[in-house]
Amino acid sequence: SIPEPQREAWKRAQAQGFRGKDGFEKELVRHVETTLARSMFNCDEKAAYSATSLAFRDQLILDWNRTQQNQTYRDSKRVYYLSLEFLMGRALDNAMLNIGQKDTAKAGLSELGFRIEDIIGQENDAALGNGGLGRLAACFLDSLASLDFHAWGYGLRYRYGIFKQEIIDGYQVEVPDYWLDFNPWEFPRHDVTVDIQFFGNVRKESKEQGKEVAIWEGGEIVQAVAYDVPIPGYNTSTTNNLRLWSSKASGGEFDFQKFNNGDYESSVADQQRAETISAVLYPNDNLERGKELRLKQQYFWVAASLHDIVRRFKKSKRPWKQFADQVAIQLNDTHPTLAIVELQRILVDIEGLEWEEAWDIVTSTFGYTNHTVLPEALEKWPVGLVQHLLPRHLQIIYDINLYFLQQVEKQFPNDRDILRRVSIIEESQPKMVRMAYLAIVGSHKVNGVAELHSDLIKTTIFKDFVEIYGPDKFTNVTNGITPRRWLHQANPRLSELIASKIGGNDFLKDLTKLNKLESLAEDKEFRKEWSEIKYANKVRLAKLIKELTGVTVNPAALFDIQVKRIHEYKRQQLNIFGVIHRYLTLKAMSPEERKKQLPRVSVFGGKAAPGYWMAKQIIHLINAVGSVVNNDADIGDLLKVIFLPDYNVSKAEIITPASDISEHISTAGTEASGTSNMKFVLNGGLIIGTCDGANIEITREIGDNNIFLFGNLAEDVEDLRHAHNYGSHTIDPDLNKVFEEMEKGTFGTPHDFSAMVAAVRHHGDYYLVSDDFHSYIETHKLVDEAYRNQDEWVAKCIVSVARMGFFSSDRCINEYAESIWNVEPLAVKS
Ligand code: RUG
Repeated sequence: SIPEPQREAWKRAQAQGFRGKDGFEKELVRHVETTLARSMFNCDEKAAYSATSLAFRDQLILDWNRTQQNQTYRDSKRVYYLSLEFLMGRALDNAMLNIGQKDTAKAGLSELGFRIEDIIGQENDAALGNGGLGRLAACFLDSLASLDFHAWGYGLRYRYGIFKQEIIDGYQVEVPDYWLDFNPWEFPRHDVTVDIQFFGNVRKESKEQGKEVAIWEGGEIVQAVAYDVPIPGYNTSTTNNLRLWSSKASGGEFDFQKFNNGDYESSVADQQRAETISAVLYPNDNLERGKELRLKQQYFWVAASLHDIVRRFKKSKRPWKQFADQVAIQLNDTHPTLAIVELQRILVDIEGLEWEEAWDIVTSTFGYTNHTVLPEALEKWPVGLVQHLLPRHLQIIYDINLYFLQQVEKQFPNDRDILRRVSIIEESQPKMVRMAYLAIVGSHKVNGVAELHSDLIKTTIFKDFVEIYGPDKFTNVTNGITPRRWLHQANPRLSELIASKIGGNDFLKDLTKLNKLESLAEDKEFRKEWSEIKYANKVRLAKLIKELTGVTVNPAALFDIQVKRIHEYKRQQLNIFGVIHRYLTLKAMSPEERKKQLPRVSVFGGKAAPGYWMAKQIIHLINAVGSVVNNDADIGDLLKVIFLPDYNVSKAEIITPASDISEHISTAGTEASGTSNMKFVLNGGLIIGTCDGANIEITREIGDNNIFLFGNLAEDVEDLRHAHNYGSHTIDPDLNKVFEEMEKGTFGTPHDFSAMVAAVRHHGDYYLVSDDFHSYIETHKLVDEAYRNQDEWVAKCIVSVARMGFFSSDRCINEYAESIWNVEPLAVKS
């Protein structure tokens, strides 16, 4: 209801984005000279990065405003993606490409005296995640915006992201990642705050008609402040929002009374305690440690997000029964499960709905994605801790459980044990709240992230729930990756070559169009261009390796890469034992024989959780082997072993396009999906892998002659483990030789590695390293052999890329939209 003349004035003065190179330069210089208060004479690369980002941010924010207005006006159903992790990486390059203005920026920067690569390189990674789970969330945001879905992400604005990893004397050392010194990509919304309550008591109050309501009172309040990050879609003006919450003491500043009385330290203590909530990302991947602060983070974030979502819904003045028609909330893992309880609390305690009516709304609203079957990663919280921190929520959890168990009892009157098995409360000492069970009971759909994984959850950890709810509640959405970042941005030359051959870059929005490449696999000229690009990418990685480790590697060697979090189930130990075996084999050869061998560079990268001792030992072994092998004159270029420190998203963008072969070798049945496997294949590298996670579907898509599979199958794992513990356990003879060499001290003090050896020899070899060793080594021989025939190898790579269309995160989002969220895309009207 703004009067027409005012409306006109606003329109006349409307902000405009820049147009063309000259427009970009003008904006850049304006930001250098005014926003940053610098000039041509003191504009270093950091300042040029800042000004470039600000120019692009302005551009994004215009689209962001238009998108938000449009979505509010249309009032259609929105998707809310709740994730404790968003591993975004750098934003500038992505923004330039998604807006389609990278060439403009390149030309403009060049005229002003800068190389665009140097400017892009100034940005800190937004590393608010541990690994696959957080990166998946980031890919999903890109797809949601690119496909024009009305969607918001909600997360925490950690002051410290995942730690930076340094390698000192071969050991991992963690350094804090303070990434916020200058972050042009966020908008603080000091006017969007929510008070979040912790602790306190619950009292019941009688209301009219004998109705009782619960009043949660007392305790302490912490304030959540919103920070908005614009998420640009590719080649669309849809720009969605990622809202990250930051914690602050309620009432704002420190206690002045205490300060005036000279009690300086405690005057700021409350403030610091409140700010601690969003201070650090927990650095564990596939491991839950059950710390109180983590639970506080979870509640703080879900309570703020739900408050926001409910407020937005209430603005539409619709009746509550339409809530789930307007709102779909996806729980990325169990971390946001308290959202289920919080929504029930809001509806019953605050909005006065009846329990059943509220519960119907809740269960129609939520979907839950499970990402693991590993027992150590399944979240459980001590009942006592929940009682203390969130007394009203514990009551609600008990009520949810009661109604659920009553239903189960009716369904299975003769099965007493099932109640114990499926209860949300585990009757252990101490009693625990099983978050995955709560998530299942409170959602209308549960999905796994690859076919094998989705099957496994139905037959193992959630078997009883399939009996109770029937199989339809459980579904699969195989993970995917965004081709914009993981092909177009990371491998611009390959993206360009593909576009030139298949008639433009539509494939970036419909990845199945890559299938047009298949017919080119036999085209000699095309294969040559393809190989040249791979070589150039290997040169780029070789340069990074030199910079970070000082080791020179030969780009003509076969690059064999395993980059991911370090975890026993991912089996970097199998890889390094294989490398030692290769080294011993080379050492045993005559110089003439050696000359015939194919040179290899084995590259490792990844962080170990700071408290995961065995993972740290694995890093140490890799480095110890590297320092022996890389300095052995007999070996020269034939084998190099590299540990690249501080693996992160921006390094992945350099590493992924440079692989010849990459390793995805988890014990069958342990890796839910894996997504780097998809990235490597999409970039024209082949993979060696076990029949695990998405490797299986990759094989199905690209063909089993284009992948090197080895090892035992998931269905045999239990029997093998049982045999290790209760039968005789013989260790593979070649692996024994590797162990003997380690025990001789060839790679440093044997004691350092004795636990790693003992895990295989004496402690049941839980991850089946010995069982799979022989087939692993044999399969690597096949890799070597295949690589010698470059024509065939390159043809395999081309065919594989051509068949990777299925693994776009756009396909995932369309599946979620159709089978879980019931939403349709709606483009922004200009
Ligand atoms: O370990 C899984 C990966 O297999 C998967 O690809 C990724 C995304 O779905 O999630 C990873 N994950 C699982 N990260 N944390 C967990 C523990 O819940």
